[in-house]
Amino acid sequence: VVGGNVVSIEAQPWMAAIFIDNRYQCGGSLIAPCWVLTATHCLIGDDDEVMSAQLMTVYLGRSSIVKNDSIREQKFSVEQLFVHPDYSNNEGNYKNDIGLLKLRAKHGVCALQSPSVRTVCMPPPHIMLPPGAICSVAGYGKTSQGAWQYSNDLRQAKVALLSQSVCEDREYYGKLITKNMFCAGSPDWKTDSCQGDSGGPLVCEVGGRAFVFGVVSWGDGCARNKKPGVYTRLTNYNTWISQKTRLPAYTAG
Ligand code: 4AZ
Repeated sequence: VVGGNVVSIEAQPWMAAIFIDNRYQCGGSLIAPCWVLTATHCLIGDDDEVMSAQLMTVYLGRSSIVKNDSIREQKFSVEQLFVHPDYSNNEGNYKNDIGLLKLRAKHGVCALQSPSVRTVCMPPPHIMLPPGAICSVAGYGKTSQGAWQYSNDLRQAKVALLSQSVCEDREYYGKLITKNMFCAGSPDWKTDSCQGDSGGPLVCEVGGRAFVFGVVSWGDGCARNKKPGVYTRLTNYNTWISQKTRLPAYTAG
């Protein structure tokens, strides 16, 4: 995350850190005790094959991806992984960049609610917040486009939603933007998601509750003028998510 500030996990207790082969790979969001939402591009290897669930570890409750926190963290292996059947990455964008991890339960339970671990709400289908709405993006990724390493510490920044027509402008991303994506950035282009934040949440508060509206997906660099972050538009995927998870399509809590 570029701009914004370091926060402790209690500020984003749904934040998941996904490790593959013991290396940090991507962010995610806890949407139900056994389910983490992420980006499909996080789950596909250089050979275009879906990575093996056996290689994955998901941590909840981590303020840092380099410091273990035996008091607050909860560690899970992955029982099953779902990539979107219409995912593609061959046009300079990621289409249908949404994926799900089913955590392996221990003694019949997955995530246990605590101040550092809790689920985030899913928004109802097809609702849209107006352009200009202020949301927050969180992750352990780079703090500038040219950084050599990830932040390691969890950071969050405020970003404003952009209208589809602005983001489809030729000076922005033109035809790379589909109806299943939206853009968010700050008016001064000082905050953004960045490399290493992929899969993580863009959260907007509605009625005093946190809803995950977007999954960090792609962008042209980080915090560049007229090159906002691009997010998978979650409200277009309620059916797919509920089919995979068999959760109700919409839960207010
Ligand atoms: C990346 O490389 C990436 N500024 C993620 C988000 C953005 C750009 C790149 C958005 O994972």
